[in-house]
Amino acid sequence: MINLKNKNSGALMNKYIDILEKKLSEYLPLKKPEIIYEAMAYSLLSGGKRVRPLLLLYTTEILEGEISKALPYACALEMIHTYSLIHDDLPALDNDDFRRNKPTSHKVYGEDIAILAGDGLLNTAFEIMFEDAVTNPQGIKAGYLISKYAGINGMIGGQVVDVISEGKEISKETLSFIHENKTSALFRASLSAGASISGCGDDVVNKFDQIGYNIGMAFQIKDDILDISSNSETLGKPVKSDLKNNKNTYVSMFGLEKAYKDSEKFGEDALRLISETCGVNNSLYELAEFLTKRVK
Ligand code: GRG
Repeated sequence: MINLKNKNSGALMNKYIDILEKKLSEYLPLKKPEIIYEAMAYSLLSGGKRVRPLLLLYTTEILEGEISKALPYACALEMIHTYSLIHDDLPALDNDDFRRNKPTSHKVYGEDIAILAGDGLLNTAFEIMFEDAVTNPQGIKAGYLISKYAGINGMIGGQVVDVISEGKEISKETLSFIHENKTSALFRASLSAGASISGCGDDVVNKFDQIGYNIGMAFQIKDDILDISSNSETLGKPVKSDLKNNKNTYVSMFGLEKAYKDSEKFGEDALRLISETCGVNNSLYELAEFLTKRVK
């Protein structure tokens, strides 16, 4: 299983992953029609690294917000991320058979239910955020940031440009647009929503947004590197998937050496911004450092 738990340092990370796993399963009780709850839980509770919700919770902790108030937004973010993976694996998109070391949703439940399981997770994410925001005004901005960065002004926008660019020669600017939106946007959502839910003003929210941007860019370039240099057992999904789908990647455009260099540069920028804002002895710094140097 791909799981940060027990793989990286820290009782704190294990504690937060346990809290997240428990809350995520509580959001998906087995009700009728059972098949949709089962398919949603199959993908959601299948051992992802939980990076985005952890970043949201660590931001909240550093800014002395309340973890219990941040939890619905952390879970919503993980649901949105999981829906994007289910849809991305579909035959119409990447047509991948394995994810998180398990057969993909459409392989187990068929394309129709896989599409609906993704839709179910996306809508449950909004249900959870609105349910909280009704009685928690700080949740409104956090929900706005998460929906903005998950939609056409973020992840969906990046995915669209990725899809229409397949097999074509694209500019550096277009590749940056894809990475900034497809991947980095949800990292911006993690940190900026964490700052918002902690009651911070725009200046702090924007600073954390910038940290999220840099972590996200480093994470995506690393993903491109791992797609050609790692193996499917370690990653829990097929390797060389970008090549198979004629995808433009950082490595195909700039080569491995520059990809390593630039991924490190984004990582260093993220760490510098964290240390300027809240020092180096904290869980956010540690996780950012781990993510930008990750091997899976
Ligand atoms: C289909 C709506 C739609 C969006 C697709 C996020 C995305 C956009 C596609 C997933 C494929 C991909 C390579 C995206 C880049 C971001 C990325 C590296 C996702 C994988 O995230 P991890 O490594 O996965 O955090 P786990 O399984 O650990 O949660």
